Amino acid sequence: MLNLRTCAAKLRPLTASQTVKTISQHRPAAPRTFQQIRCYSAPVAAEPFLSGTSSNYVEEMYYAWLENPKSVHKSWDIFFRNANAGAAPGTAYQSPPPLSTSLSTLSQAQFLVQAQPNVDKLVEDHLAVQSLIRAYQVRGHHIAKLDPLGISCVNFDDAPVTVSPNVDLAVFKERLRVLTVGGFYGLDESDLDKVFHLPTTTFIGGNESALPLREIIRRLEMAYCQHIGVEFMFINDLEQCQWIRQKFETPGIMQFTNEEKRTLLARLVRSTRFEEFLHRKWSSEKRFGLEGCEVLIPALKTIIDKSSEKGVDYVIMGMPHRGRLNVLANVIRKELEQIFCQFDSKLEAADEGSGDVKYHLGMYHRRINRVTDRNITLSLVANPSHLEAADPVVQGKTKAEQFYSGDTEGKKVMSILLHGDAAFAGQGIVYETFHLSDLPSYTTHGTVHVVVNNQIGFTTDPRMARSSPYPTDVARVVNAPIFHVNADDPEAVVYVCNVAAEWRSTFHKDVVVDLVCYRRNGHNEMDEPMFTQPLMYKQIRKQKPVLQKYAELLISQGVVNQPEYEEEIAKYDKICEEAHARSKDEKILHIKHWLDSPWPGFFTLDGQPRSMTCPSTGLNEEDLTHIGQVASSVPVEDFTIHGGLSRILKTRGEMVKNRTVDWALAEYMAFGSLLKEGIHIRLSGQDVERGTFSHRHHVLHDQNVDKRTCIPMNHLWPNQAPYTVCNSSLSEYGVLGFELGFAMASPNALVLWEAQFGDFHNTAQCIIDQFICPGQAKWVRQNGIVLLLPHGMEGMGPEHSSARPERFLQMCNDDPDVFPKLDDFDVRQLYECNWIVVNCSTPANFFHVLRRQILLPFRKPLIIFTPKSLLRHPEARSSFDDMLPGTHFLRVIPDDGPAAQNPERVKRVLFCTGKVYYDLTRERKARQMEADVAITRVEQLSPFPFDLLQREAQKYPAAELVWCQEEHKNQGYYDYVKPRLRTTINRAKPVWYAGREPAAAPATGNKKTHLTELQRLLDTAFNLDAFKDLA
Ligand SMILES: Cc1ncc(C[n+]2csc(CCOP(=O)(O)OP(=O)(O)O)c2C)c(N)n1
Ligand SMILES: [Mg+2]
Repeated sequence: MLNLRTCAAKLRPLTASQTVKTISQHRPAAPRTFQQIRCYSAPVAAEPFLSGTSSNYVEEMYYAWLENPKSVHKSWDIFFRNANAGAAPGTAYQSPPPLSTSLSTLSQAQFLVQAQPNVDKLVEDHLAVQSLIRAYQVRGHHIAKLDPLGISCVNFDDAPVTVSPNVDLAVFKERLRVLTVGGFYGLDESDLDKVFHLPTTTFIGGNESALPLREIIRRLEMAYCQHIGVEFMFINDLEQCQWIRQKFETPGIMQFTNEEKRTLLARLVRSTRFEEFLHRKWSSEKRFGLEGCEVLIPALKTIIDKSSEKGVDYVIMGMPHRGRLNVLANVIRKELEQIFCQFDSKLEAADEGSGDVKYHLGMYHRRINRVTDRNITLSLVANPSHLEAADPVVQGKTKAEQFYSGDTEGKKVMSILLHGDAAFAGQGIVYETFHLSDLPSYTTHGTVHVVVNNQIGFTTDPRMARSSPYPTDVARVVNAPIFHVNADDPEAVVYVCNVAAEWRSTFHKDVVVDLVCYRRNGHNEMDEPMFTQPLMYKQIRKQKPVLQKYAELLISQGVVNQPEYEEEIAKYDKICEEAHARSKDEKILHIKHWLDSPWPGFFTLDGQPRSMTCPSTGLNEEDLTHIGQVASSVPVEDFTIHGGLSRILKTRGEMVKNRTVDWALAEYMAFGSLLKEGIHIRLSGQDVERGTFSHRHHVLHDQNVDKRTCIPMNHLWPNQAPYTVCNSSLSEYGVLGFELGFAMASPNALVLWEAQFGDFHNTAQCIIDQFICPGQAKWVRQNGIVLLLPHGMEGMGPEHSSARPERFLQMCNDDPDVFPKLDDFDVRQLYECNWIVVNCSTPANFFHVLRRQILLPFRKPLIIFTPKSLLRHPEARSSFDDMLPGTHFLRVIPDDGPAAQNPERVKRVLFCTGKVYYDLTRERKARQMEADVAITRVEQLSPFPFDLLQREAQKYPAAELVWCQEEHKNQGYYDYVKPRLRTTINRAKPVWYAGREPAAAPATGNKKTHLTELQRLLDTAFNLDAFKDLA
């Protein structure tokens, strides 16, 4: 795709002087790239036959002539020579002798002699044929017979035509009306048997370079208007277009051996009989069956076989509900009894979490590919009901697997994404995911997309579901070819799937297979489709199942006979029956059998953490100093950084000398130390390389050399793990999903996604709600992803202020009313929570929590509300002393001033979290209330530090307890903290509130109001009478 971008630059119109320069300087080099440059020195517009539609043909001829003057007709040779020699307008063209004229006569042709009248017609006819070929290539898919029901909802004239050698011109003229504006370009009945020279942009000739028009039309109809509709001419790369043309135009290219046909039939038998079996056994269970698109199974198997043949050994798949069980059974090859026992409503679930319905669970399976005899690992990523949400997750996991196996070009690991037609067109995440497909740090080097296009979404038909002709148009933005195919023609399906897999392995770009099919039943098996689509379903009732049609075809061809076919069916039915019998022995449902990403070696054999302790997250002084020095230097020679950055690095250096860190340096220390221990770190998000607030600077840019960069973090230790820091596309949903997928692949990596401002995470809400928060409970899958969410009320207006802590806290699974009975809160509480939510007030604590994330013996998502103004706050610094061996993350930071020395005298304890602590201490000092008011920082909000806060509350027996926050009362932490604090003190005292009033917006847009609100909350916090009347 980088090609594309450069190509787009090339396509910018040249100025006249540039054109002249280009012509005189060089001839186009092979392989040719498409350039809209007219390289004639004669003013070509004056040539009578050069019009808009003919220019492509002329250009074609011109390039061919440049490469070899003999490859074009003599008349073109003369024309180009004359044109290049500077012939006057209208005189460059010389008529060729009639076709019957011998070559020797041609060679005697004089330049610049008068035109013969019949030659005009000849050239025009050639141009017409060229335009005709192009019309089929560009728009042939519009009239291909794609819809098995023949009631296509696509808004084009659908006029299926049987192609015979006796082309009926009247019929084709009518078809061409659809294909082209200009109709038949002036060709006529009398031209049908004339032989035309074929341009190099077509392969219909096979070994022949010229064909009669009748045969040209027939072959174009065969290539473009049967059961395959190839949509590709929008691709801006000539080589790729040629590759596709060759795959579809070459005569006789779609041949299958009898062996291949029998394999295809056997796969269809499995696909069809699997659904029938489920229907027979559990007729009233929802299974989102595949009936009407049974061909999906051979389609996927073909893609996998071909990819395996090309060297792929790991395929990661994502798919929605439709046909999922069938894919698990017949593509991934999950044991059938494991699938069948999911239908047994009496089976108890093992206590591993809440679990999920059977058509959402993931799977991981390694086996031998029978066709290629090579090892293959297949993983189907678990997904929520939210359609397409798994797309970026699959891509992220694929990228990670490629990264960890050193597969830098995607030759070994690939992804396949399945889609429904309505979801593919409707969900914006599809677009976001496509836009990651060619970004250096996000590409998976080509994904094969397969759309189960059953021409309906639940009860809505395409006329109401999308504004584009096809559900696949979104793929055009990344120049992915789209192969539409009639799903009732299994051979056509298998053919395009082979081409799609080859495309991926050749160009490493995305490709789409659009299986145009139907849905035999309702949305699920319990649904009545006739309520809303009566005519469509009348047609569907009449539709012969694809297995039956294909079996009849093969029997008629003598490829199989009836008994063999019946035996194949009986064989598979028996497999199902036996598995069903075995499934009855299953007593307990284990969701862990449905894990899509096992982490070998990380857990014990029965899936438990190897310990329940966490070592100190401190670091020795030497390492702190070393990392600090690298962080404040440019570790490569001859590299000029920006003057402003030099100053920043100098300040860093001074901090290191003074044994202190600010936020950015604390992050550096955490990352750098983990890299030393072999932990890969990946930080992704918008503008993360520099940091939105210009504090990070993890990528240095040479001020003199374009694109020369340096990442000092990768110059820390001799055998360190790699550090990836990458600015992402402007997407939250897509990129967070991607990073979540990346973090799934290995527990030995710290994967962080940073929101530009915390509030933007809400466009990724689905990833948070559906995957991060409940992922382990639903799918027994742990994930250690870290979300960095800049948060804080700093007078910047309603946007950019709040990362919405209330939402994360509301989704925590700890009980507000129960004091946990645990001996070890430090680790055990973390093990039992669904995610960890922290708001650190010191750089050292930020450092510790990042390191703890990896040093814990299990993985939990970590949500960190990160500061903005504290990044540069002179007091928000930590000493090395707080980061040395033996130190650790502080869940609560107690007051250590005069209040703590005489706790009995303390009148009030202010509990708070995050940045407001600095406002509170400043105000307390100004009011000289250090002995009266204690300030306790809650650094880990969830799981709630019941134990430590109980200690804090008990320390100050006479004090009032107040929760103070800068966020509005209905936001922030109050609703979460209050009941838990009350539980902590056994409800012995009230917990008061000092903070902003409830509000609809997160913050005011007026700076002055902001400051007034802040002052008001500080006044309440330190007014010891504030709650007197309420008590
Ligand atoms: C994001 C999202 N919105 C709505 C739904 C509810 N829903 C489930 S299936 C479905 C129709 C999907 O149609 P299509 O993508 O064509 O797949 P099909 O069921 O036809 O295979 C809808 C609307 C959902 N699951 N996810
Ligand atoms: Mg559909």
